[in-house]
Amino acid sequence: MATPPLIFVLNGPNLNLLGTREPDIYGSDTLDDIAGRLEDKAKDLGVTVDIRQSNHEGHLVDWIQEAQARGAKAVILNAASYTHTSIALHDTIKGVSVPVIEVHITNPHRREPFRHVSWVGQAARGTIAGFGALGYELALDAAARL
Ligand code: CA2
Repeated sequence: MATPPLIFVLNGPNLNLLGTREPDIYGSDTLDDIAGRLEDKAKDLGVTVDIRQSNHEGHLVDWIQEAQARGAKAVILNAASYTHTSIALHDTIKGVSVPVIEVHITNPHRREPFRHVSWVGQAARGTIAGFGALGYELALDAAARL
């Protein structure tokens, strides 16, 4: 049987704390809750998800390169605060052919001005933002259908 398409789901700094602080902003789901729903949905869609989180920018760079090297179908990326600062992530996304889907739980454009620039979004295939944790599932639907 053919190997199912692989989709990386990468999460940046502090997202390991989801569900434990600022639930009024980021909701009450933990990253494990989100991962569980993505695993279930991946089964329905016939894809495999590899879900990771790191507080370190370089890990995210390495993992996007790994997704490319392993022939992943897509990368779903919530780069968290690195979204707004990381030329390294911008260059990495530009340098790979694997499509990167940017996800944000909140809508950064409705927040502080320093969140209005997204270096990730300027290189990504597309962006899903403002739908809470549901955004990850919407991104997985999009990734599976690319
Ligand atoms: O809305 C998003 O998903 C963000 O990527 C979240 C980032 C923020 O810097 C972006 O502008 C938008 C922050 C993630 C921090 O995560 C926390 C989770 C729980 C408690 C505190 C922070």
